[in-house]
Amino acid sequence: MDNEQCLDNHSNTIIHIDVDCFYAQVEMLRNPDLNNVPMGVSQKRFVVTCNYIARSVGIKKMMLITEAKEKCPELVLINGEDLHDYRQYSYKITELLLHSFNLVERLGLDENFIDATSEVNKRLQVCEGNLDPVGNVFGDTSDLCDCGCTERLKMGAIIAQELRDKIKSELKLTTCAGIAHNKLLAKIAGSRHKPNQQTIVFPNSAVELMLSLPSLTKIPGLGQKLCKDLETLGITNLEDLQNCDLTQLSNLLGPEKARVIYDLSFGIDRSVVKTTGKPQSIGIEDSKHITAETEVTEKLHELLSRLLLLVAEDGRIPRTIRLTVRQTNKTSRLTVRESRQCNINPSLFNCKDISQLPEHNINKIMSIIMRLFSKLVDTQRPYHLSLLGLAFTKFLEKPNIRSTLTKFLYNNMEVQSITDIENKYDTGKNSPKDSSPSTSYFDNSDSDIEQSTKKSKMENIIARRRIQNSEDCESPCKLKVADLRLNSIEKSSDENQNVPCPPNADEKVFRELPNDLQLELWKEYKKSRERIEGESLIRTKKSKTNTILNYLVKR
Ligand code: DGT
Ligand code: MG
Repeated sequence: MDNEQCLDNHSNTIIHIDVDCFYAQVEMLRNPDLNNVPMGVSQKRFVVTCNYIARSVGIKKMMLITEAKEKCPELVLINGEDLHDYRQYSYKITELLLHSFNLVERLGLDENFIDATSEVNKRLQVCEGNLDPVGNVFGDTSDLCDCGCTERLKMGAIIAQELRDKIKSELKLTTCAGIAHNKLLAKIAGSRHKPNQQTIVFPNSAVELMLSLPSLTKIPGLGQKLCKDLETLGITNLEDLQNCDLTQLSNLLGPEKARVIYDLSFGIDRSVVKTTGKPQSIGIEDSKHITAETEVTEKLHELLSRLLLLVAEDGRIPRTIRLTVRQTNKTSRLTVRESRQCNINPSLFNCKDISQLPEHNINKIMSIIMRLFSKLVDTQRPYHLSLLGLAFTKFLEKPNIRSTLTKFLYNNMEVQSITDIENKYDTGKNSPKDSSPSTSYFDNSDSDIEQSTKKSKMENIIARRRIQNSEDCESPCKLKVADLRLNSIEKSSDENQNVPCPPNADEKVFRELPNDLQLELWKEYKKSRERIEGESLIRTKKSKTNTILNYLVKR
């Protein structure tokens, strides 16, 4: 064990912050009458969380509603199936933390890791005298490490208290925090004293903290499945894991994973705090038993409406849609979860507010979803679904910078190159089934599913332009259009004039461009003509290579 501890590095200071009874607190903020009564938040048949008054009478997270009501008949239940407000609070917390720290990693909706190392070191440079630990300390403090981590963690606790105070004053939420030299210990330490408290764990107590966990599944990162696998080696508790044969563990899990898990059992965690960007996918699922196609379309329609609200909040434009189903084979009783995805034409989201898409666009998206469905489920035979899920992925960021015309075109080229790489229609793992479409949603052409055929640069520019250039759309391209107009020498009254097509451009393609862009291109052409006439041939050639007209040159 001493040897293991020597391999551990105590130089970092990590804070883990977890909101107390998160959904319940949000509900209590919405309705303060709930503050002084036992209350829980329900989803389907479960009380997913409850306030601490309810916990004091034995209500637990994920308890069946029937059981909870038996234990506490006066328990007030609030339906928490709409996650909208919880998500809003969740992002506000992370945002608040990001005001003070660069390295903030979200975990679920109500947890954040903060790497406070550099702030701690900065503060310690100007700090005089010994610090008192703020909050609780886990374990024995008589034999503390002398590498400097003791003072660092105490400073970390001061910062944790400040952050929690800030969350309380600005968002009115109470939280718990754990302070340690790594993420694993910080997370576990935080759960030692609840609610509205914080706990430091010094490295000398790492193993003791790990051994205090009631089961292997309580080690963050070890799921049920992994614990089942460990059982095959006779590893059923933490001490078994600490004393296991690492070679055997490596044979089971591979050397890297084996080492990570073995180290975790001693409280050693080398993972770093990674700043969480925007989510790579936004999705929702509903576990409902479904056996008929009308129910499927109804449920998917409902999921899509809810999902569009989330995408609208996120502000980006999705490029891919993914459908997930979980179906049970009646004969084999096997339950399989499968997903299929395909690219989706971003022009379908060409609307000021994505949550208010026109019905026509919704129907088109639905038809794509139903197509995916027919590839996942053989609709010609009876089927039994227990889950349906929808997700959007591969988002396009809406740029918010003023763009010049060249930049606009350049960006479009960049996007296209990504499109070409990713544009695999139906990237799901199984081969398509041959079931024919049977709902009214199957009325679209393939135009809403992005095709992988390579387009000419010009076609791509026009396609992008079409997607984004909507007059009533607050899209970045509206900005771009505005920019072009600002940069334009011609007056707006000239905008509808018939702009001559530069002789070296493809006229058909040119005519599809908006008037302001045509004008810009014509001016480019004129400028280059003037140069050709006034300068030497060599110089003219050189300048020609830099003009945007090169994008339009006939093939
Ligand atoms: P805490 O941290 O023990 O004071 O209580 P909570 O309620 O904050 O619990 P936490 O941090 O484990 O989870 C945050 C929220 O996530 C919680 O308010 C409700 C929801 N939640 C937790 N566990 C589950 C679960 O197993 N299923 C579902 N659907 N939601 C869950
Ligand atoms: Mg929590």
